[in-house]
Amino acid sequence: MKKEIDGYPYIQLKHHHLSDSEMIQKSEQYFEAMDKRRSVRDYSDKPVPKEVIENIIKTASTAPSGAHKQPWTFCVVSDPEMKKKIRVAAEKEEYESYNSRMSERWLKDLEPLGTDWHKEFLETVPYLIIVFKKVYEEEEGEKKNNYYVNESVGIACGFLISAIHQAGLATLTHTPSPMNFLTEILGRPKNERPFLLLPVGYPAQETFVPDIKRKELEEISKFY
Ligand code: IYR
Repeated sequence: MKKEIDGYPYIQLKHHHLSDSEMIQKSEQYFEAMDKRRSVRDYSDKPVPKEVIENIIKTASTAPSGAHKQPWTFCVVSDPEMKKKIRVAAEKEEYESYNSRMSERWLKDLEPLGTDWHKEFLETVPYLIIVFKKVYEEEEGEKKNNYYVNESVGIACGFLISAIHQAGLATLTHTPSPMNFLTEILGRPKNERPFLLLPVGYPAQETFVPDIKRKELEEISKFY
């Protein structure tokens, strides 16, 4: 069913109401599935079908965005030469960060997570997804700022991470800093800024992840 409201086209929302018990069951199942997600730093080079990557990007792009501007570009890198370039540039920045830019407290906070400047995974994984935020659009030679860009792209990245996990794959939110080398290597236009880099692949055999706990519901919520 279609109609016009205030001169704009609308379609009828198809919404299937669940019973309370179905809702409880579904929300619990979804939580249990998502609670198994872990950030992975050691990957296998086992190939992943390209179609999976296309599907997870389509899922990310279902995220809401400011004024529906969809201010994102997902760059997918599988070319070994390009992955190598990205690794070399990322490790150069990370080396500086770990050795002189990050505070003692920050380094101490990261110790239990076992991170360092080595980013071997950037070459091991079959795919790297580099998410760019579109700060503005160029219309008729004029810069038109997008709205709530960080919030919009952050939500899309959340959807992306969830889709990667649901597809049975692993990822990591990698944030080399500064990230502008990605603009150059990928030849992105001036209105795009790198936001997040996600390796996508299978965890290496016998992967160990830090034995850390998530906060309890009581610690993270208040019901009024
Ligand atoms: N960007 C660095 C450092 C780093 C920072 C935080 I906060 C982390 O949670 C993990 C790592 C890196 O990717 O190693």
